[in-house]
Amino acid sequence: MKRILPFAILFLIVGCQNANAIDHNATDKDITSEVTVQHLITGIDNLNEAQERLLEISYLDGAYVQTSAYFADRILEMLLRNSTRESIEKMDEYQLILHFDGYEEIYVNIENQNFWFKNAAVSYDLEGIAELWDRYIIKIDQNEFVYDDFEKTVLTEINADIDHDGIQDDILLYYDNDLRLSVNNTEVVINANIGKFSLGSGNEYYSGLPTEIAHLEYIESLDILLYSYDGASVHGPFTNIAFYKYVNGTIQQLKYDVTCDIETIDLDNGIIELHFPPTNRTYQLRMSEREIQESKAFKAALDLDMDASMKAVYEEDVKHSILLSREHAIFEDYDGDHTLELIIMGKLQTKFASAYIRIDEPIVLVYELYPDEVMCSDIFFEHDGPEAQFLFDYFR
Ligand SMILES: [Ca+2]
Ligand SMILES: [Ca+2]
Repeated sequence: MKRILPFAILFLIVGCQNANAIDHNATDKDITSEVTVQHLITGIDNLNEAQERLLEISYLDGAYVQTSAYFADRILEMLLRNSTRESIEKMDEYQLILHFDGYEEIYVNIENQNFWFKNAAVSYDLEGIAELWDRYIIKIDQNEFVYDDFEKTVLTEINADIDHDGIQDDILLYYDNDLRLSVNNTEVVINANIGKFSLGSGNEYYSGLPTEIAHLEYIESLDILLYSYDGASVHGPFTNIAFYKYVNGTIQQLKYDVTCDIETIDLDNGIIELHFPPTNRTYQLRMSEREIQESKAFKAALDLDMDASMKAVYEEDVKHSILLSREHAIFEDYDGDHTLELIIMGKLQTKFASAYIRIDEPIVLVYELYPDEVMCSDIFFEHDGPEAQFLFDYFR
């Protein structure tokens, strides 16, 4: 393309000169401004407009090779995903040149995992490119080479008619640097850029390959795809799950998250009132005498240091500082109605280190599974009595 461009510009100049031949008042300036229109788009902020543009790639200074639309989408997606993180790596050596039609060339160093526009002063991280590029697949289309796809490591393959149109659907859970779920010709990212040997982030650690700890199941009675993965965190092992449906040719994720906020804190009576949207349930958590005394002392010390407006902000922060983590998930018919419920055991904790209350409570959430939603029907704490105990016993 490097060689073609000068010809394109030359043609444009020639074209302008011919058109202007009749207009004897034409100046060099007019010609220059015509050429300026051909300026290539550059800059990270303009990259998302590159969608549906043709992409050609030169690898190790070889000739430019066209890419399939899917290949171009995946490369663009990776560039955009990383485009806010400036890289500290150098901008001299590169292995790839990406050329989106109409755009300035983009150089990629696969080893250092960074990219930059030609003539730009800044480079950006391109985490995951080494693993993804390792998997490129070239095919020959009408005697031309085309970068077509990336090699998939298939974790689960299911063939079933999950949208009831009478045609079998091809369902794949696969890994190719991302963990992805595809149904027929559409796909979603379940977990981006997870790397070969790790999955997750923050204080979650995973001991296995994604291929060993991620699973996909088809719950036929509900036409739901259940994705799960097992990992470990600083608090111990956990299971994370997600639900997907395939409707009208698109993959939709069913929301089942429950969040928790503190409604009121009554230190005199030792009661913290919790609210669980979107279930709209409230729950009163009783503090021990020792917790009450400690919280009162902590709060008294803080009150001395804060004026009224600081106090208001602080109180608001404390109320939103609850973290609900899910550690284990099982399916059980816990109410004996002959349908399975999803039962999740987790922890409710204060994540705001300077909050004057401490919450660290095991919790069980019960979800009813419906074809179009996964709805939280019950919430239990460990000290809720025999009914809660038998739920916690599932996880022992
Ligand atoms: Ca089907
Ligand atoms: Ca049941």
